[in-house]
Amino acid sequence: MASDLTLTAVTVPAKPYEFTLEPTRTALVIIDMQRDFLEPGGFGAMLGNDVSHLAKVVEPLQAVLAAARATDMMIVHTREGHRPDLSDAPPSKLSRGNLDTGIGDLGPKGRVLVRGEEGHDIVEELYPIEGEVVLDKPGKGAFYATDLELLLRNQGVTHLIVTGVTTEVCVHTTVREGNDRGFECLVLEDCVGSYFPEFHEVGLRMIAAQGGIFGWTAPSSDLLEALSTL
Ligand code: C5J
Repeated sequence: MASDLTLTAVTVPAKPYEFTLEPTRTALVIIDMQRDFLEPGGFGAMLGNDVSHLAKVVEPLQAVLAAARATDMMIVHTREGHRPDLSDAPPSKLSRGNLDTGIGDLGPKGRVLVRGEEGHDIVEELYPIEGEVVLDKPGKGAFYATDLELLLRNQGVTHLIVTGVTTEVCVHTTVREGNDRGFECLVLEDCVGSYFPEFHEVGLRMIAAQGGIFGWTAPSSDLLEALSTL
């Protein structure tokens, strides 16, 4: 007789080969969809980046979030940022870039990457709802100096669907951290974004190369179609 796992598992066509997940053992991880990275006037824009590359991610990610909310999947929103006294920010991070307005300084959206400030908050379209995990992280990876692994293990999560920004920085770091901890990671190609299209493309290829060295990639439409069969 088939087990419950078999009955509720779905298979997503993916690179380098299909990815099978069971929603109760899966978490949708949404990385750093914060005003500071996505909106004009935020930290990303102040660094001279074209934020329109990241805005493209919002709509497909909204559809994925809605589909995940319709399942038993755990949902985790991360936010990169620091305590107001910056005591959790390494000096190397604070000084990096030699910036006029850097982390902790006052910008158009409040103090840059500081918890509680406007720029640190998640964009309205993807705002967390009750019951979803909001995880503050001081680094690029979502596992570093957070309780993410504990939360996932306590829920029996084995598979991660990873989305958010930016592809080659916080998404990549999180996928590498998750992969090393034994989590199976599927990155949704149109639900991650970078200020640099070429880094985005290569970043995705790096994940699925060599038989899936860090994980899998797939367009969100393939995940949505698979979930619609549940
Ligand atoms: C960066 C991030 N790029 N969320 N943060 O500094 O990728």
